[in-house]
Amino acid sequence: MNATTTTTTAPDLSAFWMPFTANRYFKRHPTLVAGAEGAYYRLPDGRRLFDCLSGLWCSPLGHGRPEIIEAVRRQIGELDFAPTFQVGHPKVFELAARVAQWAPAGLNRVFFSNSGSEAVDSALKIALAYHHARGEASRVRIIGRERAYHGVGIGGISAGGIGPNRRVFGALSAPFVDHLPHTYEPAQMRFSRGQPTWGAHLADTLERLVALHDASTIAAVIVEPMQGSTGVIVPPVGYLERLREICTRHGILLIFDEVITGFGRLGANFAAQRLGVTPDIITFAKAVTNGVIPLGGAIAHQSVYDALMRGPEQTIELFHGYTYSGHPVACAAGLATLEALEKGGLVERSAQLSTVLEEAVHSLRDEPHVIDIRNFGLAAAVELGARDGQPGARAREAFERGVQAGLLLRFSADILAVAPPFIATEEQIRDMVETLRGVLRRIA
Ligand code: PXG
Repeated sequence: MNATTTTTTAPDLSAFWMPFTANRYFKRHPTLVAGAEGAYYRLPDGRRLFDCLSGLWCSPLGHGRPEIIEAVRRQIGELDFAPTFQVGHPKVFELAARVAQWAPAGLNRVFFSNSGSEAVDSALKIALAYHHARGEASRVRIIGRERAYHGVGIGGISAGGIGPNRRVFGALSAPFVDHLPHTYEPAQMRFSRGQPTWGAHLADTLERLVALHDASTIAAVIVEPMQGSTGVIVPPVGYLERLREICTRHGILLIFDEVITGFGRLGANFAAQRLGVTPDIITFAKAVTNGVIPLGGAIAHQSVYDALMRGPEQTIELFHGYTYSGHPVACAAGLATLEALEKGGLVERSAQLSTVLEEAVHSLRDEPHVIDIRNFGLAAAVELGARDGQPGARAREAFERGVQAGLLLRFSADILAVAPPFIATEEQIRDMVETLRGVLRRIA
């Protein structure tokens, strides 16, 4: 059998247990991609699909970037693996410094993980360790938010607020958590462009949680500055500022989970800079390597790090880490990615494209089934009314018709999310929306 026949033979789909997927349905109606280049995936039959969500929010530079491929190739030849427990290698220090340069002033100590979920668990553990080191070991409670997605580790599902992600695993989840209300109130903000003007007061619920539990039991508040996974819920004007102020007043650490918003998605390095609100810890993953090699991490304010640097110099200060924390190949991919984002002025480009996306996507307002449209930075969601008794079915049909029409869309419940690559052209973004318009007109 030659190489061509091998790649065109349909694989046996039974062994792979797919994540967050209706496995039985998928295996009867599979969508397989065979390649990717630039802003497009390629199907086995050669047709192209526009990559509407930059992979899973992780490939802002598009696919097949030669400088990342080359950096990875070179790194594997030079140093394919090195531990970072009690040993170092140059690229991990270089990447940490580079990430710190991207972050707001003061956030300059970078802990590496391999995913967003691990980044979140790392940030939560750093928060607990910080209070413990300062003699406030009673601060163990984490405040998350309804509808939040912080990955699938035990810390992330505990702080997270998406029912099905936590319900079944209740016995495992951390007991010391509580949740802020989410900020989505359609009657007040349907079809808002960018940040809704209503809702800053929802941050005051944090004061009530402090009154209920006492600040001395609360370690950290963790929020996605823009809730991505649940369907692009945009922070109301003034909301995060108020959370910041309440956290500071009560000695609570504020963590921004920037796994989606980090590295330019909102038209600034991080959401923190876009919104002018500086948290104590930022988590990141995804775009830092353009999705090519898994890598994530937590960026702590220097004061958080310094609080933990205590005791005799030979003491391990934080009992936490992963075999692959700062994997050299991932770090090489990260350095090449950040270099390409910087050189290409792509954060600014993301900001420019966001106005094109906003204009285009809101033109879908009067199309069939559309009940809301939300946008922030280079991200948007089109929410469809659910079919009676069949939640999710309408968005699934849109997804399937999208594939036929040349779009790889992302759907979750009845929400379609788009977050195109920063290298997309204005025309490609307008075409994506026009193709989506056609899809909306065809679905039942
Ligand atoms: N935090 C946030 C804010 C995320 O969005 C994670 C943590 C977890 O990252 P890992 O690398 O462990 O998956 C995420 C992941 C979607 C979608 O369709 C979003 C994510 C993952 C997959 C799909 O919106 N976010």
